[in-house]
Amino acid sequence: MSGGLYSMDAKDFDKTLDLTQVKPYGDTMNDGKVQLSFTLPVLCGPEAVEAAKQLLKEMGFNNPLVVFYQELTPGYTFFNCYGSTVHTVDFTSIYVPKVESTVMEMKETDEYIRQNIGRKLVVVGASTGTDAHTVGIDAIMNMKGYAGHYGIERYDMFDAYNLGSQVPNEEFIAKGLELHADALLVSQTVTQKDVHIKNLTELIELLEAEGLRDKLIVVCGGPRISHELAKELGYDAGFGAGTYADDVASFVAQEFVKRMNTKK
Ligand code: B12
Repeated sequence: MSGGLYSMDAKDFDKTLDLTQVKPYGDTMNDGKVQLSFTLPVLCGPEAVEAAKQLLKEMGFNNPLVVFYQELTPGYTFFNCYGSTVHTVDFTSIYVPKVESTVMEMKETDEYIRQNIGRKLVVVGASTGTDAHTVGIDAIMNMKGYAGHYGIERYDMFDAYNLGSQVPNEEFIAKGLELHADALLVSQTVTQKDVHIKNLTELIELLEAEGLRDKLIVVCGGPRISHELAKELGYDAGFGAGTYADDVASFVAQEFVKRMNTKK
């Protein structure tokens, strides 16, 4: 079988592949081969190489091999290594919560909104709190887009407002109300000391306190955001690395229609 979760065809031509006990593939099925690199804070030399090999064994690698090592600066040695891991994962038991919408291209989404909603949707986005990173939210919203995917500003059926970075949650909500937002798009890049969790939580709490949470579609994104985390924090969806405007616009449009139909 191919497609779906097991989209690789490896098990069709190699009968030794067991998806309940998957190991890394080097050049032979189940060889468990892994390449890894790290630095030890020790003087460069044969003792350093032996230390690296012992560490690899401790990490569960058989046949540890140091294929390259070099002094970074006195007292620090960098290694490139190979080893065969003894560990496996049960791929069949993996469940990853994902955004359930169907991803459509810009023109399809515009047409979907025209047909099912009949007016433009308003989205307001920002990198909030102390976060100064704008490239992520720009990638989703900017007219020019990102990696060949136009941003939401380019869509005919969205009015998109990008407020930039370091926008306090209160100001973000106030602007959302002023612009009659249907959806808020929050970007969070910095995760040091869990600042993103605090900031994202604060936004939801403020929305709830003002009785606005259910009136808005609230989406967050960033390199360390998953859909699972977003749901836990009270968001409708979360998007991580590799997201395009297509994903977000499709979700917002379909979620809006879903809510319209529930209200009927
Ligand atoms: C550029 C950059 C900066 C620039 C930002 C300029 C700007 N105008 O944005 C400057 C120099 C200002 C900067 C500052 C800082 N930075 Co910086 N920065 C980066 C860097 C190199 C690239 C980030 C980037 O632009 N990625 C490209 C975009 C396209 O990817 P993305 O953000 O993941 O976005 C995609 C998805 O995540 C998603 N997405 C993102 N947002 C949203 C929102 C929504 C609604 C949706 C749906 C999707 C979505 O879609 C996007 C497209 O696919 C990263 C390292 C790296 N290589 O990633 C460090 C990095 C993010 N910075 C870091 C840090 C620590 C800082 C500083 C705190 C450093 C300091 N001590 O001063 C300050 C932050 C100050 C602050 N108050 O925020 C750390 C963060 C570590 C952490 N886990 O917290 C990183 C990872 C570097 C590192 N390895 O330490 N930084």
